[in-house]
Amino acid sequence: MHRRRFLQIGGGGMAALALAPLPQRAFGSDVLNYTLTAAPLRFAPAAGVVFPALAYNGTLPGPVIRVALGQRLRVRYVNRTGVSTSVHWHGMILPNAMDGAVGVTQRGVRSGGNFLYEFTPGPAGTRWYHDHDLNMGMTRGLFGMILVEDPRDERADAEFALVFHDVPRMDTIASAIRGVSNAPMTDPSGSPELLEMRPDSRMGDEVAYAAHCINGASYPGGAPLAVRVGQKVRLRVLNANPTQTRYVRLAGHRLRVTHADGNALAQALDVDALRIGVGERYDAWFEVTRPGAWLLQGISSDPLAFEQAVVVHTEGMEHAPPQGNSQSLEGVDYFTYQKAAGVTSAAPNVQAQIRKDWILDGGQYGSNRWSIDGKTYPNTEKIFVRRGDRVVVRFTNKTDMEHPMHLHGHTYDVMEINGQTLVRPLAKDVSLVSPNGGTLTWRFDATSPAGRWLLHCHNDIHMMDGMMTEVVYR
Ligand SMILES: [Cu+2]
Repeated sequence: MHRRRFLQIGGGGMAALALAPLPQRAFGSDVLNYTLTAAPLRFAPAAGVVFPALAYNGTLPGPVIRVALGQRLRVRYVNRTGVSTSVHWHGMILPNAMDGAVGVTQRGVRSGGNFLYEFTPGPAGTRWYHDHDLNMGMTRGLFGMILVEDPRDERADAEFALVFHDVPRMDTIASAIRGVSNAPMTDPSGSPELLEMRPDSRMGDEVAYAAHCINGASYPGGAPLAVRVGQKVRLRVLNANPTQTRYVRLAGHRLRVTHADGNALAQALDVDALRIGVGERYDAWFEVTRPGAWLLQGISSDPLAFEQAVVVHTEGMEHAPPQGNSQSLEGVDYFTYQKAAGVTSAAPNVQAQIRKDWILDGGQYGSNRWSIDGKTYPNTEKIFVRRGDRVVVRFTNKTDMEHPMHLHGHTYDVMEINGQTLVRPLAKDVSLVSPNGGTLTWRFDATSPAGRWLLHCHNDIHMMDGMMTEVVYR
C-alpha cells in the first residue's frame, strides 16, 4: 500500500498501540535522541472527513515517546508547519527554558526553524507533549503521549496507549472564541455537564467535532487491542480533545484506576467508566477472565459518538460482533475525584505562605472574555513565590462551564472539591473545577526549577480568551 493512501485511510496509522516492555538496556542507556518534525498532514479518519491537520513525524497523534525514569531525553524539534509552534512537555518538572510555553519560556519556533529540547523526564508516569503557541497547533493535531517508565512499576501482561481526540470543525472554534458558536453540548445524558446546565443558559462557547478518534482512527477503522484470557491489561488513556470532557468505558468490564495524570493513587479505584477532563490522563487496568470481543468507547450524545471506539478481543474472537455500551451515563459508576480520594466534612489544612482565592468567570454570550479574578491574561494576578513556599489556590467557578485548570512544571495536590475535603489528596497537574459555584483547592510547594510557569484553563477556547496566569519564582 502506498503511504499516501495509507494516510488517507488510517489518519496516522498509529492504531491501537501495544506497548512491549522496554528492554532492560533502555534503563541503562544515558540519552535517548529523538527527532520530532511537525508538518501538515491531510487527515482523513472517517468517510467524508478530510482535515488539514498538523502532525508530528507524519502521524496523528504523534509517536508515543517512551523513556526510562532517569534517562535523559534530547529532542531535536523541527517545525515545517507553516506557522510558529513549540513543544510543551505536559506534566513534567523540568528546567523552565524547556517548558515550551511560547511568549513565556521561549519564542515560537518559526516555520523552517528548529529547537533542541533536552531534559531528564519526570516524574514517572503517563504524560504528554503538545504545541503551546497560540496558533491552533494542538487543536490541529500537534500532540502525543510520552511515557516515563519506572522499572519498579507493577508489570502488566499487556499494555496499550490510547489517545482520545476529536477533529474540530474549525469554523466553530473561531465562533466559540467570540462566544457566538451555535454548536450544541454533546455530553452524555446523565453527565454532570448536562445536569449542571441551567435552562436560561445561552450557549456560544461549544465547539463542534466532525470525527471522533482513538489513536487517530475512527471505528471501525482502528486496529483492535488483542488480548489473551488470564492477562492483566494496563491502559494509559489521554483526553486530547481541546474542549470536552470524555467518558470512557470498556463493555463487560470494570476498570481499576491506579494513576491520575501519571501519579499513583493512594488507593486504586474500581469504576465502570473513566471521566477524563481535557488534558487529563488515567491509567486503568482490567483482567481478561473469558473469551470475547468488547468495545472500548468514548461515551457522548454526539450522533457520531459510535465512531470513538476500538475493539478489544481475545484470540479467535477477531470476527465476533463486539459487545457495546449504552451512550448514556444513567446508572453508570464513573470516576470522580471524590470517589478516588474519599471525602470528609472536616476543613482542609490550608496553612501556607501564599493563599489565593480566585473567581473563574466570563463566557457570557457574545463575549470573548474568560477571566481569573476579573482579569484576562496577561493582566491577571500572578503568584510570586520564593523557593520552598507552600501555595494554596482555591478556585470558585461562577460560570456554567467546567474548567480543567492546569499548572506547568509542578505536581499539585487537589485537597478540596465543592466544599468537601479530600481524605487522600490527589496528585495531579490538571483538574476540573465544576460549574455554577463549584470550588476546587490546590496545594503545591515551590520546589521546581526557577522561572515562569503558566497556570491556565486547558480548554483551548478559554485559554485563548484569557483564563491564564503565571507562577513566578522570585
Ligand atoms: Cu475553562
